Amino acid sequence: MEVDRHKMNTQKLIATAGALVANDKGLLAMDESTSTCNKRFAAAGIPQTVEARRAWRELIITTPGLSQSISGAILYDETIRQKKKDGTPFVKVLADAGIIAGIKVDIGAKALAAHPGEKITEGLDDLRERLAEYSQTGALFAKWRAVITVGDGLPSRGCIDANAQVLARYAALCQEAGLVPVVEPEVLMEGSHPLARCAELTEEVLRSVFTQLYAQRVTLEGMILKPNMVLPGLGCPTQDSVNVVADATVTCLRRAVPAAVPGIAFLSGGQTGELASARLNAMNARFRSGLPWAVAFSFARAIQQPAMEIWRGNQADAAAAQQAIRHRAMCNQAARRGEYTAAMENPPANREPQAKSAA
Ligand code: 5MM
Repeated sequence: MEVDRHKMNTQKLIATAGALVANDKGLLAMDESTSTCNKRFAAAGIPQTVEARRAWRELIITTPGLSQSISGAILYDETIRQKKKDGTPFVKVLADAGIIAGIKVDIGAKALAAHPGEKITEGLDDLRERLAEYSQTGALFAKWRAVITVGDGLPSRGCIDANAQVLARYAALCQEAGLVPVVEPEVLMEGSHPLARCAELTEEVLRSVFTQLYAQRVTLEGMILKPNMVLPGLGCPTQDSVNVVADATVTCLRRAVPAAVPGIAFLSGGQTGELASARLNAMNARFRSGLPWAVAFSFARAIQQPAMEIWRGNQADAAAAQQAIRHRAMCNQAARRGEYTAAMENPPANREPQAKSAA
């Protein structure tokens, strides 16, 4: 009986993970915590209220045609409980559109004791109970982000391993609850380090993460990895080409990510929408046929930002903002196929970039 239940749960996890990266689609991260969302709203001149956050999230999930290129949406605790103005729960809106609901379950990165300048992500304490509730609400996957800072003498071994272990414990709890864990170790872009340093650190971090996932008996076939791309620091004088970034990122992932993992869905980390699409495209155009995992996207800013700047809280601009969301989502789907081009960013008037219909 117990064996059967375990087998069924594993099959469900594998099916969900597969669905999240099927048909060249990707994830839309809309799981900004209240403080992060308010920060983005303040920069765009939008009031920082519960109603504005609700309206923005309603605008996103009701984007016409979103499910053609988006497989799953990552929500935040506030958002998963919210409803459309007409009373329809967001989770139902997503389900009706064929988009899988996910939930961010970490409670944020806090100072790591005895490690000045470094952080540990928290939220394990009552996680089993929270996962059960989110699962009841309709979530099929979850997300947890660990943050690795690059600097003089940073990151430390202690910070890398502590975050890797917490990610693995989170992932095991998710799988126990029937939710696919999206495992997000992010090496930050802030700093003046060269691309080679990011490559070395990203590989080290991923090796530690997969060592811990193995130790915690996480089923690799039932998870998604959400890493950073291998990039030079924002302050580095050498900003490498799209192809150099694609080569370095794929080299790093090949070395550190087991073939059993079904999908890698990148975070955008503050890259512009265009650059994130171009880099994702180069990885798929150059390597897709030889890679064991799907190379996909799980962007927040690189999908939402242009639309937020159009909307700025004005309902009159909602349709144009939705078109911008749909545009970025379709560009990223094209990038998964290695078919994205810069020309898609400036299509002739009244014509959207062409994406092949998803089966
Ligand atoms: C790295 O951030 C994640 C991906 O977003 P970008 O594509 O913009 O980099 C994102 O899911 C992030 O974890 C959420 O926005 C939540 O962030 P906070 O800091 O509010 O927990």
